[in-house]
Amino acid sequence: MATMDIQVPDIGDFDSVGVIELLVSVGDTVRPEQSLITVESDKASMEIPSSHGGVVKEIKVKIGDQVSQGSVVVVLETASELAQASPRPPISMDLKTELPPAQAKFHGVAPNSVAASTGTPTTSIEVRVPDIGDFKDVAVIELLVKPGEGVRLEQSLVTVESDKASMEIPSSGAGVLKELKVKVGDRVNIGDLLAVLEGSSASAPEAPTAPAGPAAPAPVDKTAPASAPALGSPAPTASAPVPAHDPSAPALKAPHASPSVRKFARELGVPLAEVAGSGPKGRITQDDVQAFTKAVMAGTAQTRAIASVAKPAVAGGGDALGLLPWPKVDFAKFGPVERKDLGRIKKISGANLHRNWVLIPHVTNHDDADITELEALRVATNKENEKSGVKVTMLAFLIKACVAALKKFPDFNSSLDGDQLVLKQYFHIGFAADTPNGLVVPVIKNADQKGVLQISQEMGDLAKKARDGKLGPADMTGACFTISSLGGIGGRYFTPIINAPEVAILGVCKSQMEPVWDGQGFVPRLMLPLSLSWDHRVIDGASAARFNAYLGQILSDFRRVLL
Ligand code: CAO
Repeated sequence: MATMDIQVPDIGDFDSVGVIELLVSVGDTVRPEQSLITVESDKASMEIPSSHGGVVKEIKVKIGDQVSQGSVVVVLETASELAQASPRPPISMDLKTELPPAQAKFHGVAPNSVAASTGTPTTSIEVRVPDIGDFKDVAVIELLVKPGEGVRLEQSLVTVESDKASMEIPSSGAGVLKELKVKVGDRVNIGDLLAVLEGSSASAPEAPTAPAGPAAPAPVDKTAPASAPALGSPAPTASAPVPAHDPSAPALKAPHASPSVRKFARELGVPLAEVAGSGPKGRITQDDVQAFTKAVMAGTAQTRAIASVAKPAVAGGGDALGLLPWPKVDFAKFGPVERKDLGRIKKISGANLHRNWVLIPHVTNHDDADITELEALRVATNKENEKSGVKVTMLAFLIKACVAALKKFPDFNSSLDGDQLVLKQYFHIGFAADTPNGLVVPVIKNADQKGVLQISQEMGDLAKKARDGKLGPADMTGACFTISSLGGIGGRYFTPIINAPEVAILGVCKSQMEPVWDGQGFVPRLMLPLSLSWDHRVIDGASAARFNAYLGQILSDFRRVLL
């Protein structure tokens, strides 16, 4: 085991640059060429790579330090078999502002860096649209670089979009962008001239129409899952998914982030332009991208693309969905009216319900459960417990029955997280409660560990707190599945809206005596109408029918809960 100082390599004319980001921690194993820190001058940011592989023993710099060529960045612990040298690690960099070529003096950078003015003669490089498969006349929807900016080999120049995919067209050369030959709205085909770069002759591409290979674009099939292969075009070499762009989104100022953060954001499909940077001078860090992703997943933030579809029709006019604007009517013309502000709960629950209704592909299965025996048990239980003051309603039995069904069909006890399904091993059941101020959903935690009497007691307490407006956030969070019971009110069936990020909800209406055929004759049975709404991205119709049938079996013979 040996230690080795990893130093800042030759970074050209930049004497003293500030450290703005540490990309590794003590104890991390790093590969040769892995970026260790990001540094920033007033003109560019760049990542300093490790010349060797090993385990980080010590970090010798901190954010805010100034470093120059030769400064020790980290001390690596290298076993002889672990130490792998990289003769000339590449420095990836991100030019911040419009730089005349003469100012971009990064000497000794690897070929994938911006072409620098190093005294070598400059040459004009024409960048053309490479082979983009069967796509003809694709529209340019976004310009990703501006004249005067430094462009790396393979850096995306423009985004184009067909009716099936959007893709970024990378540069087949490196240099400073002299002229963009296309504008938003233009239609392009293979071989069309996209841009002219001014670069050193060393960085000039061999052929103007780069076919497949490093400069092939990375298309994204808007109709397929992110992991699906790209649509019939040449195999893309860049595997990072490129988010589909919202052509109607206004152009934004280029976000300030290091190349690795940009790559990270691209991989997650995060629109960097919408992320607020917490780093020096508003720089977007990896933590910012992660926090943004978490907030979107938790529903506390929205990307502009989601917001455009989730906007309430009454406020947004429905134009985002291509619908007619919301009708504006002067109701007073037809008779007297009174105006009332929506209450706080109505506003919050309304926005949530609307988002869930628009974003979740709902399907509802209706069924009936024979609860004749269960109702007799409920009545007997209430009689026996008259003095306890705890009244057992059908809802408490339904909660227990749903837990049994969730255990048998775990997909119903899950949430979608990107391309993953989070399967919960706990059973917290929400129940919709009607209050004078609106609908709230208190949660019975760990319902699998509680008996029907305890659930009834807790439900009573929570329903009272709800009516008194005293529910706290802890009372209303963490549910895996929700039941909405209108049994005490009436009705037959309805379509409950899924309470995201849950994937299913059970609606229950009023039970009533019905004639049921038992094979020989009609017999009176107490039938409970069930309406199960489920998210078709996670659950399919067959499982939903099985879930309802199993629930019906349990409710008709509650001893099955014990099985
Ligand atoms: N069939 C027939 N009767 C039923 C029944 C059913 N499925 N469910 C309950 N009942 C009866 C109860 O037994 C009770 O009868 P008694 O007064 O004779 O004892 C009566 O209806 C009232 O029950 P309840 O509503 O007080 O109690 P609950 O446990 O069924 O429900 C609560 C509690 C808080 C969920 C309920 O009061 C409530 O708010 N329901 C509305 C939920 C709602 O708004 N859902 C819609 C959401 S989408 O907008």
